[in-house]
Amino acid sequence: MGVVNVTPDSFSDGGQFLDRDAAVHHARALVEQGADILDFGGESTRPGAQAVSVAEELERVVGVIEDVARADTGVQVSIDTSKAEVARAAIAAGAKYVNDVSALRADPEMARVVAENDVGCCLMHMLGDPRTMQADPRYDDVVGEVAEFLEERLAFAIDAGVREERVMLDPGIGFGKTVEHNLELLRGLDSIVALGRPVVIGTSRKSFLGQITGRDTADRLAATIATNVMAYERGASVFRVHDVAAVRDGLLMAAATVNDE
Ligand code: HH2
Repeated sequence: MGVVNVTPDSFSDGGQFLDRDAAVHHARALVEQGADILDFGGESTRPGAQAVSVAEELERVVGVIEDVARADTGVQVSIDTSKAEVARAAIAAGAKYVNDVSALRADPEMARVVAENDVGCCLMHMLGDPRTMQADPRYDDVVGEVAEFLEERLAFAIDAGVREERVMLDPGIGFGKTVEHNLELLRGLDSIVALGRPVVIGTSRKSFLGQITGRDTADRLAATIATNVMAYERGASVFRVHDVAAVRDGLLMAAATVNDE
């Protein structure tokens, strides 16, 4: 899953793809690099990010999704949003997945939009909200609590009419977690995989990689590959990354090694 942030303020590439043509160009490049899914976002969820209005988010992403869907590249489009109105417009423009970092909690209409359109959705764990989540996150048992949360959100989605086979789960690396929480989640990923749905993992360029390696966001590719390979080995199946080509190579090698066929 390649990331296309149509924002001025995303933590690693803010402002690079805010322009419609730049975003479409980047999307095409990620397809050429081997992305199967492109995840378009019009609102940063980095720690401390300010909320964006529905109108602004629509303005940023819908045209880009229309252009990419029209280009018929064979890639699946995902919309990274917690707003039902944005999801609805993105689906009308060609999106087949809704990636909701609030796991259907932020907007009461979101579950209905996903169910009625029978699109895929990713339910992610987050403690608190982006403005406050990194203040002082605490868990007794981070892996157990995240797994329990995702199980509850999966049941909620199914109850709202979303087909179970449409749902992917994500432990939300960096969303209300310390470095140690993120490492524990990667270590214990099999507990999330055991919930029976495909697991999405998003470590790409994130700050815990910088805290361990001492590197800036632009220099975290090696750490990104390492964590994605680890996640693959523990059963994750969707890898949300900014640098598709390099991570894909890492995953191909991991798959060739792990799957002795
Ligand atoms: N991480 C980010 C955004 N959306 N969605 C899922 N499912 N999992 C993630 O780990 C995840 C996500 C943050 O990364 P990015 O989009 O690059 O940054 P920003 O939120 O600043 O735009």
